[in-house]
Amino acid sequence: MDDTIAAIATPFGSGGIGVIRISGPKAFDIASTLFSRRKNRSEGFTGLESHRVYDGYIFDSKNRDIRDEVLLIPMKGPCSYTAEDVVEIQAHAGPIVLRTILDEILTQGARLSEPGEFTKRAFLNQRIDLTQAEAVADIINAKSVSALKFAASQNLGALKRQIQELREKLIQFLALIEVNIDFPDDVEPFEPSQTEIELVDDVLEKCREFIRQHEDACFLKEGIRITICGAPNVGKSSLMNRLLEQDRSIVTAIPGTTRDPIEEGLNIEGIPFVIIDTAGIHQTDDLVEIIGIEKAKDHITAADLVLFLKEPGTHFTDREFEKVVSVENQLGKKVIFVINKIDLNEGNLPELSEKYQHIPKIEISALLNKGIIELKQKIVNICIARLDMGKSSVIPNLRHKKALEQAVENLMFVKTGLKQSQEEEILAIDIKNSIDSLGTITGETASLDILDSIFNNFCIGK
Ligand SMILES: Nc1nc2c(ncn2[C@@H]2O[C@H](COP(=O)(O)OP(=O)(O)OP(=O)(O)O)[C@@H](O)[C@H]2O)c(=O)[nH]1
Ligand SMILES: [Mg+2]
Repeated sequence: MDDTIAAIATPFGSGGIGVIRISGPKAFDIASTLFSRRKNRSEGFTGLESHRVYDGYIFDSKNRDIRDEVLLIPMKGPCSYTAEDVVEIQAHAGPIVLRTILDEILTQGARLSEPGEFTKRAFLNQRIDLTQAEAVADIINAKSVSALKFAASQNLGALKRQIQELREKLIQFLALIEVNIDFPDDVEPFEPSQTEIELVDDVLEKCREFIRQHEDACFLKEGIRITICGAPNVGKSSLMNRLLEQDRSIVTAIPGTTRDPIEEGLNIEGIPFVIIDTAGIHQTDDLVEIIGIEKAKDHITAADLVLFLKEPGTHFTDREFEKVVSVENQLGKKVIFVINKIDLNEGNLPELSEKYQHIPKIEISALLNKGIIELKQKIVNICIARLDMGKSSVIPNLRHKKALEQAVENLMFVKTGLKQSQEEEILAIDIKNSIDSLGTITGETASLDILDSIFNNFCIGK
């Protein structure tokens, strides 16, 4: 980290402003050499003060030609993004002008940064922990307001603080045991009391709660998958188009129109959804349809929410119920019965038997756009009910979840050890392993491989 890195921090292409970032010990010197506040000056500019905005010009490295009129912001470390000396140059955003300025900076001795290297430096300089670094990527990739809300709170250190609290509890416990191991003659022999058992139980419960939060809410990042299914011609594609408010799926009066599943993203009230229109399920000899139906079944299995369509004049069959109930029984899955085409035959709607009254039902007309707002509201209510958004401010990601599972496993050893009056040395190892598992989340004990896999997913310049 003793070299100086530079990169264009804004997306490729033309725009109002493009930002070039320099970070490292030579950042100020390089900027001073290339920057001047006067159009005709060619000796550079000394005396850059931290956290001020300078207007001026970037010259080529021979200080002859002006490359662009810019704003230059020097930030002395540690009060900067990377905690090193950083200079940000706001130039006009065009591929050539930004590339030319960057080339001049590289000529002066900076190195082109790797993806995520600025954030990696912020982490290695301990300005942020690993959960905050990951949150930076989550903010950039947020697909909805709610995903952004969680990412922003994680970026402020919400998850870091909670994990550190758990680690500290275990570290204090470990210290207590290690005193006994190191100075057996000076202290009373360690006798596990209810307090220690409760401490382990407490940490265990918190880890399990985080795992549950991941399972309940990870869909906020990827989008909640809604599969529309039902018999041919019930209006699945019409409903898909109504939900999306665009003609995405082909609609015809011919049964068997949709073959391949059609996927599209949709945002309802800030929550991201992925809607999948599928082939109508029925008995057929048509090979293409058979494949489409198999794919439809896969999408029902993979969905978080299933919209099961029926039309007036038909009845729910036992097999349909069995299928729906088996979908409902799968963890976290939900089904809504949607009766479409109510404009056709209002008096003769399929009825749910007593046994299935708990499954939500809604009547709509995709053709006349009736009941669509109510259906969207039902979808949102069902998904929000799964996730008490007010309760938690963080959603652990898959990497965190795996580390938490590891911590739970180690803590279970500790718990059993305490109950069976296990030797202190063994207890200490299990506690240490639990502490390390939690440490991989915040980065205290994360391996180089983990760091690489996290930062390689960033863009260059972040
Ligand atoms: N009257 C009426 N007709 C509808 C309604 N919704 C869809 N339709 C008509 O029903 C026919 C089939 O609609 P689609 O949306 O293609 O039905 P689908 O379920 O996707 O059909 P497949 O892809 O063949 O399985 C079309 O002629 C639509 O115009 C509705 O609410 N009322
Ligand atoms: Mg269709």
